Amino acid sequence: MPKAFAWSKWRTIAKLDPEKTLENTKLHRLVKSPVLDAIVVGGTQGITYTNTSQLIKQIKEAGYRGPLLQEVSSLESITPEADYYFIPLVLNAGNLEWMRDAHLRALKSFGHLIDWSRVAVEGYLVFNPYSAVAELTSAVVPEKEDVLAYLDYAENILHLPIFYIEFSGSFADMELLEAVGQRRRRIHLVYGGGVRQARQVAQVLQYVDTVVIGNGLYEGNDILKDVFQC
Ligand code: 1GP
Repeated sequence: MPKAFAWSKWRTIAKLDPEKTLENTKLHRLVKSPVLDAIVVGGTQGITYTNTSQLIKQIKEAGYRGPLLQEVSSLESITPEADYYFIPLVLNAGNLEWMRDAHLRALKSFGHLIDWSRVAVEGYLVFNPYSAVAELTSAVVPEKEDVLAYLDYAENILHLPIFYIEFSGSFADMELLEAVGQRRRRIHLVYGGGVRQARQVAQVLQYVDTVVIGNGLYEGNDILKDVFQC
């Protein structure tokens, strides 16, 4: 595990879903991208140990040598094969399962085995009420005036390293990103949701530190050329 866990330097991350199939030809192109800083494996529905390890194997076999992470969404799907782990806390979940209880169960079983130098915790704020993650976590979509309070809560009360603005399946409101970008002091800002074009990447990166691209990778090849330059 020689690669340093330099997540704060990453600008562009691809998020691959173990439940979906990414053709090998596409994956072979993606792993050669000059702008790809890391690959995260994770999703919301149908994530198992088997499909997660299979996807990690497929990525490695495609020749990927960069940072490979698992974003853990269930205890049963945790594999030892990733380099690093992102652990989400869903700040606006409708119940404590996604903010505390699932984490406590995991810590009770595996806490003594965790190498915390390979783990980063993300404070998620879910915006798209129609997304799978909103449904699963019964997320209460924040009003505009609540967003900065959530940011302060993540940064100054919980002291989380990462604030993840999750628009999954829809594209963000730039005014909102700008307001978050202006208010934060140290916390690292990650944005994900609806990015398909380089133009959108540039727009979002005016205000946040890292952009995550997921679903677009499963929809045709234009994104590889335009966003990933490969
Ligand atoms: C999902 O934020 C990521 O967790 C990316 O969203 O799938 O809409 O690109 P998209």
